[in-house]
Amino acid sequence: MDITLYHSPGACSTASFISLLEAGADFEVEIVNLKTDDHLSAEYSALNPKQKVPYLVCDAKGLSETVAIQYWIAETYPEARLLPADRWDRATAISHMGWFGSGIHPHITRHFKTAKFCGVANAFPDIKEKAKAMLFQQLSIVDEVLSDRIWFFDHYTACDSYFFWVFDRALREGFALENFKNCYSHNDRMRERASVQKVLAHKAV
Ligand SMILES: N[C@@H](CCC(=O)N[C@@H](CS)C(=O)NCC(=O)O)C(=O)O
Repeated sequence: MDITLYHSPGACSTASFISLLEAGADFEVEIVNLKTDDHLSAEYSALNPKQKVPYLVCDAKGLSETVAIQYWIAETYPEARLLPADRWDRATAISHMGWFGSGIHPHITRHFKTAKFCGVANAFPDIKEKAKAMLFQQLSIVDEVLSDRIWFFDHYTACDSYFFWVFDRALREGFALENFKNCYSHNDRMRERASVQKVLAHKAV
């Protein structure tokens, strides 16, 4: 298999990068630097018209959306057990990842890219405050899910890769998240993993 992950350091493609390493996949990383608008280039837009990362190409076929990429990695490398074996738990893992992608990540985006969502500058503080309140409400639920647990399931899964990025991005946004103690502990445990250390050390070109 010829696999390439299109990734921007610090972006949500971090979660796919971590899972590919956890799976022991042989893959290339192509940097699409969002800070220099590489994702808007004609070349990248032709590849992925959504103009987003992550994007995964395997043997000339392309896949977008973190949930689908995580699912594909888990199915392609079953020995890595990146999804739980039990059918209900497997569906719950997809539910968690759908939640991270559509129920949590967008609040962070609205907070740091407010001008993309609203043209009325004096409304920005209100939008940011509401985005923060919605983010905190969702994180309190994750904190409950993670109580007395090391990982989201009884072993490491793709949910852990994905939530690492979500919580870490919220930390980098400068939110005071110390009340989410279980999320914090999860972040600490994730930082001990070789996969996470390798991704965090991977520099933009
Ligand atoms: N629904 C997509 C969201 C992907 C996404 O929003 N990626 C961001 C980086 S975290 C991006 O590429 N943003 C480019 C932009 O629109 O500025 C997924 O879950 O993969």
